[in-house]
Formats: sequence, structure tokens, C-alpha cells
Amino acid sequence: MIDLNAPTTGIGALIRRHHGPLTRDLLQKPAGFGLGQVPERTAPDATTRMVCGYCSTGCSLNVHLRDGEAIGLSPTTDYTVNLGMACPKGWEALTVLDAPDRATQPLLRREKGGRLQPVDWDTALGTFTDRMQAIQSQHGPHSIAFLSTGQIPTEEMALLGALFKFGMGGMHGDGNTRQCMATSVVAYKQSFGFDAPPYTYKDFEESDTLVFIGANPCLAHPIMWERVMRNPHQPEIIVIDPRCTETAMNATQHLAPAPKSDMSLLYGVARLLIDSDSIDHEYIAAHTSGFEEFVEFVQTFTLERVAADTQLAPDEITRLAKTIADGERVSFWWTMGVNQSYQGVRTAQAIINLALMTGNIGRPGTGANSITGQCNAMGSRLFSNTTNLLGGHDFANEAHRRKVAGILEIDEARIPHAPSWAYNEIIEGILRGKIKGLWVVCTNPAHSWINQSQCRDILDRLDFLVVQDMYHSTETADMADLVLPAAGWGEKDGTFVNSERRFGVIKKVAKAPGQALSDFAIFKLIAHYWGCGEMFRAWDTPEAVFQIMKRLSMDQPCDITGITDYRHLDDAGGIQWPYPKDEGGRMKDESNERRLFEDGSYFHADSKAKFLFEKPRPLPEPPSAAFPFILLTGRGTASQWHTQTRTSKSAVLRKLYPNEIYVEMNTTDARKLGIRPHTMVRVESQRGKLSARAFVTPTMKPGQVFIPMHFEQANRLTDAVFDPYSKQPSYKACAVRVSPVRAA
Ligand SMILES: Nc1nc2c(c(=O)[nH]1)N[C@H]1C(S)=C(S)[C@@H](COP(=O)(O)OP(=O)(O)OC[C@H]3O[C@@H](n4cnc5c(=O)[nH]c(N)nc54)[C@H](O)[C@@H]3O)O[C@H]1N2
Ligand SMILES: Nc1nc2c(c(=O)[nH]1)N[C@H]1C(S)=C(S)[C@@H](COP(=O)(O)OP(=O)(O)OC[C@H]3O[C@@H](n4cnc5c(=O)[nH]c(N)nc54)[C@H](O)[C@@H]3O)O[C@H]1N2
Ligand code: SF4
Ligand SMILES: [Mo]
Repeated sequence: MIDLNAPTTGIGALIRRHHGPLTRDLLQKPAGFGLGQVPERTAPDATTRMVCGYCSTGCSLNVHLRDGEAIGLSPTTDYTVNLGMACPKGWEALTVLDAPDRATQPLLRREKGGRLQPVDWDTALGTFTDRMQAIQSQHGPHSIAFLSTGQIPTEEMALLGALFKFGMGGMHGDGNTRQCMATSVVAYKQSFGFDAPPYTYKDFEESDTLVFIGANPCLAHPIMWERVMRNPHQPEIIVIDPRCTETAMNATQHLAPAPKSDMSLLYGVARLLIDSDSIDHEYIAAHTSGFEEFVEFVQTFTLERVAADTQLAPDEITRLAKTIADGERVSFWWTMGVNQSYQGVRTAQAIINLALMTGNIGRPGTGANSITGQCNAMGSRLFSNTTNLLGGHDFANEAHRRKVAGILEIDEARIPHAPSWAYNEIIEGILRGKIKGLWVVCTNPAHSWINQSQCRDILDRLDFLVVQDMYHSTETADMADLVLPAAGWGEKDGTFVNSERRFGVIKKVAKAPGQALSDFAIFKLIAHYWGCGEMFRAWDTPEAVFQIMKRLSMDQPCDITGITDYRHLDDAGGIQWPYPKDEGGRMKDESNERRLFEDGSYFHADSKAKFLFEKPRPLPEPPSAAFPFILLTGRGTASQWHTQTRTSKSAVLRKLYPNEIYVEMNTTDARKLGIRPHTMVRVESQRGKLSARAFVTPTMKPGQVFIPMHFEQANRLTDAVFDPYSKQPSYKACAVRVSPVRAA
């Protein structure tokens, strides 16, 4: 094993030998590069604070240091997001950094079917460059692609997107945010003119009526839920979810509509509000367009029809409409029960329409509010350079391309004129032989992508698969030709943007193990090996990139030119966008909470928000005689994170969740099928099968089953169907059958 810091054998020396002296100072940047000690600006025995690296709540954690290394943490008490609270994942965030399967050196599989063998960084980076460039010269520049994430700092996302498209000449890159937020992005863009979740977390406490649709914040966003619990107005809490989740159990009204019947329900509620004249005529006239067409459209959503579509009782539906009508400050919140659907965009817009027509937006305690998933999904939405050009710009807009090229001092011709293929199009591109090389950064598609048997078969067809991850043991790393070992949260610097648009900093408080490097360092090294390092000379450290991001954001709805630097973010307790500088150089607004659209002005050319709607379509795969159940998937506990590469490393968290895969099913169904609680059952779809332990519970409706996504087997069953506008996968409804596994 090479010593990274040794003057003659270290990585610096290796790279110098091959690529000249320029890279030398690259490797001496401790903060950005994951080499060396924690940054000097942190006193060795002090407490420093940073935001959590799991969910999009963006809690702040105080990290306690001894001799410059983290020895423990506790939630920050004076941070407006979490007010001294954290969930189990946050408390255990440092523990998971130390694990036997951490990737500590690059691994290379020299031939198909061979084993992954340790190699030095020089070989790894040389192989990356040679093989990707060879693919490009044989199959064209667009035959390589990347898949990335909502879980690395914004600066790293920006560097990856710029390097790949402007430096390496690639075209197609997307993120796991497609699995997660794409629907909200498109819904907001079409309705408001920009991807702009309007709220601030104080709205949880200021509403008198909160409506949660397809969201289970009790376990997916536990500290947001704590904020709801602090609401002093004895609010109505309405939960719309086919399952009686932990959140539903704590609601004042729970409606359990048939899966994917939400559009019909929301249109039916709109009709009832119109019929009872419970709408805000002034707001509609001044700030929206398309309302008359919408009124006409919802006429067919009679109470009888909606009750039939949703399988809800008519008085449940009228009570919901009346509660919304009676509320003074009504807020609507949605997450994956809406986004992960074959009609997700129009469902999200059915929610937006309700907020607009009742004037519940732009005031305290209101809003049409999409809750984000990952710690930095919001950063990726603005700066990943995938569907948007850096800074929320448009690849197709010539003026935008010119502006970005000018700021980055690059040739405008290097900027593509169209956005990338979406995730599913990249996967299809591999199948069609158009994509031959794939670079996977901080995501685990061989577990999380929809319809796994198809997905793995397709990934297997690649000429070259590179996985850049903290752990070498992920399902995707197992398939890789090259594994690049990455530093994780706590081992590097940068910023995350949370659900309420708040930038917060993360810091290096621990040394990455072995030869693992921050993603930032890996991207910079790849730029040098590729031969385009000069283009990123100014992208010296994460904080230098933050300064570039500021310039890119200027005059955009997400303008952050008023934020000075990381220290400013740290001292202010995070800052929400927009935060522009006014002409005199002073901040326009020093308050630490901001919501959008207070003046009723939206980002479309006419300043108005649009009513958008469409006919609901039937389930793509309805239950049948052979597959009589609807499968729902989602989060299982507050202590499990996605594909469990991180959370499974904590002994504390492991005690807080079931360690084997289970399927939730209704008591009557279990009895009919002769399934006893806790016995093994087989669950099969047209695409695959799995065995799981039966969790028999009245919280499930008859005819529906639920499997948490944290177990790799879950996506063997799911059906690769997508929303036509957002291309987001419809993970939450397909047909399965369930049968007992009889002991032999
Ligand atoms: N502990 C933990 N927290 C997390 C995560 C994690 O892995 N673990 N992941 C984070 C990420 S990236 C995300 S995206 C969020 C997800 O957060 P959520 O969206 O809140 O979580 P899910 O469980 O995926 O889905 C929410 C609910 O949608 C319901 N649902 C399914 N189909 C329908 C439908 O047709 N209509 C309605 N109304 N509801 C439906 C499901 O029953 C489920 O209870 O959580 C974030 N927080
Ligand atoms: N059936 C079903 N499937 C689903 C969902 C569902 O509800 N149902 N939800 C979908 C959603 S919303 C999401 S967001 C996705 C999540 O799916 P994934 O993104 O595949 O899940 P993670 O486990 O978060 O994967 C992140 C990977 O990055 C690694 N990692 C962590 N930090 C770093 C870092 O700093 N650098 C690098 N290089 N690597 C790092 C981790 O070890 C892990 O392997 O799953 C989707 N899949
Ligand atoms: S709620 Fe989310 S951000 Fe807060 S501690 Fe838990 S995982 Fe971290
Ligand atoms: Mo997500």
C-alpha cells in the first residue's frame, strides 16, 4: 500500500511523474482533498457545527473535537431547523464512518469475471481515463454517462457536472434525485415558472390546518414532524395515505384512498370548494391563469365518482373539503406517495391548484410544499448541471449559455444545447448499445433502481462500470470494473441545501480511511488525468467553487450573491435562498426565515401561477386474478437509510429496526391465505420474487401489501413505469401475489 503523503512514493509523486508539477499543490489542499488533517480554522479541542448528511431536514449537529478529530456529537440547540433535536441517524452519524467495508483503496477488475484487486491511484485514474476515452473514440463522445446523487456537497455536484460536460465532452448524466424529486421539480417549473418550494419550516408551527399527502414524516423526516408537534394552534392534521402509518395514527383525519387515486380525490375536493364558494376570487384573478378551464375540467369529479375512484366514504371527502375551507392558514405537504407515480406531476399540481384557489400561499402557515428527500437534493436541483444548466439555468437558452460560459471563462461551444437524458433513458441507452461507459457516484442503482432483474442485466452489458463510493461492498460496487474509494460526510467540506432552501455547511472533522479521497479531490484528479485540469484551475477548493456558484446564481430566483462565504453561513445558522445583494452591497433582508411568493408574483413571464390538470389514468398494472395484491414500497423505520450502506454499520441503529425483510399485510388477507404472523411468505410479481417474513397488521388495507425499500430484494418486484413529464419511476404500485412458504 502506498503512503499518500510520502514525498517520493505518495500519490503526489506518482501523479507528478505522469502529469507534471501542477498537481502537486492540488494534493496539498487538506480541506478539499481528503488528505492530511482537519482544516486549521477549527481549534483542535473545540466544538464545531455542521448539518447532518442524511435527510433533507438539514438538522445542525455540534461535533466535539479532541486533537482536531471528532469524538462525539450532539444536536445544536440554537439552530432554527432542529432546535436541539436529532433523530437516531443524526446521533449515530459519526459511528458509521468507521466500518470494515469502507473502501480504502482503488479496486480494479482487469477482465470480466475476474476479481476486484487493489491498485494504486495512479493506475486507477490512468485506467479511468484510458478506458473512458477509448469508448468515446470508438462509440462517440456521448457514449459515456454518469449517475450521481443528492448526497454530496453542492460544490462537488457542480464540479462533476462541469467536468463531465465541459471538460470530458460527455452529454448524459443524471442523479438519484430522478427517483425522488423530479416530479416536484417539473410540477413547480410548470406551475410557478421555477423550481421553487415556497415554504420555511416555521410554517409547520403557524398553520391551523396541515394536509400531508403521500408523506410519512414521523419516520422519514422526524424532526420536521417534531416541528408539527410544536404547533400551538391545535391544528387539524390530515394525512392522505393508503396505509395507516405512524403519521396517520397521529392525525386528526386519516383518509386512505385507493393507491394512485389522489388526483381524483384532489379534483373532487376542488369541485366541492368551488361549489361552496370557498375560494379566493381576488387571489385567483390577480395571481393565476387557467382557472376557468380548471373549473370546467373538475365538473365531472362528482362526489359519487370520486367516492368510487378512491373507495372513500362520501362524508370523508366532504369533511376534508370543509376542513380546508374553514382553515385560515392551510398548508399542503407532499412527498413520495405523490412523486413516485406514473402521473406524479399532475398529482402534485392538483395539490398546487388547491393552494392557489384558496389563496393559501405566500402567507405564514400556508403553501403547496414538496418535502425533499436527501440532504442535498435541493443543491442538485440547482447545480448538478444535469437537467438544468448550472445555477438553475436552461441549456436550451442561448443567453444562459453565454452567461455561464462567461463566468466560467470557457468556450460557449462546450455547453450542450439540451439537457441530459433522464436516468431511465440512460439505462435504456445502455440496453440499446448507445452508452458503453458508466460512472456511478454516491448512489447504489443495483439496489435502488426500479425492476432489478432488468436493471442488473442492463448494467452487466456495460464495457466499463466505475463506482465511486464510501464502501466497497454495495450491490453496485460488486458489479464494477473499477471502484474509487470516497470520503463521506464528516470527512470533507462543502454545503448542502435543505428542503426549505437553506444552505448549511459540512466540514471535515475526521480523516478518511486509507487512501480514500473526497469526491472533490477525485474529480480534480480526473480532470488532470483527462487533460482538462486547466479549465478548473479556479475550482481550487470547495469554498472557491462556492464563490463561483454565487456568481452563477446572480439574478436567478435562487440568487445567493449576498452570502459572503462559509463563515457567514456558519455564523448565520444557515441561509435560505434567495439571498441577493442589493445595489448598495447591503443585504436586502437579514431575517433568518423567508418564504416565497409573499407578493403573489411568480416566475412566469406574466408573473402568474398556472392551473394545470389532466384526466386521471388507470393503474398501469392493476391487480388481476394471478396477481391480486397492490404492492406499496417506501421507508420502513427512522433508523434505516435507503440501501443501508451507512445505517447498517451502527450497532445502535441495527437494534432499532428489523434486520430481515418483511412484508406488511392485512389480518383478513393473512387469514384467508393461511398465513400466520411472523412466518415466511413468498411475494411474486411478473418480474421477480422474494421471501419475506409476514408482518400481519390492521394498518394495511385488504388487497394491499407493503415492503420497505431498504432491503435489496424489494425492487425485484417493482415495474419500470415512469411519469411522462418528470420521468420519475412509479415505485409505489404494482401487482403481486402472496403465498405461504410451507415447511418441507
Ligand atoms: N428514515 C429514513 N428517512 C428518510 C429516508 C430513508 O431512507 N430513511 N429517505 C429520504 C428520502 S431520499 C426521501 S425521498 C424521503 C421519502 O419520504 P416519504 O415520501 O415520506 O416516504 P415513503 O415511505 O417513501 O412514502 C410515503 C408514503 O407514501 C404512501 N403512498 C404510497 N402510494 C401512495 C398513493 O398512491 N397515494 C398516497 N397518498 N400515498 C401513497 C406510502 O404508504 C408511504 O407511507 O424520506 C427521506 N427520509
Ligand atoms: N422500491 C423503492 N425503491 C426506491 C424508493 C422507494 O420508495 N421504493 N425510493 C427511491 C428514492 S426516493 C431514493 S432517493 C433512492 C435512493 O437510492 P440510492 O441513492 O441508491 O441509496 P443510498 O443508499 O443512499 O446510496 C448512496 C450511496 O452513496 C454512498 N455514499 C454516501 N456518502 C457518500 C459520499 O460522500 N461520496 C460517495 N462517493 N459515496 C457516498 C453510500 O455508501 C451508498 O452506496 O432510492 C429509490 N428507490
Ligand atoms: S431528521 Fe434528518 S437531518 Fe435531522 S438528524 Fe435525522 S436524518 Fe439528520
Ligand atoms: Mo429520495
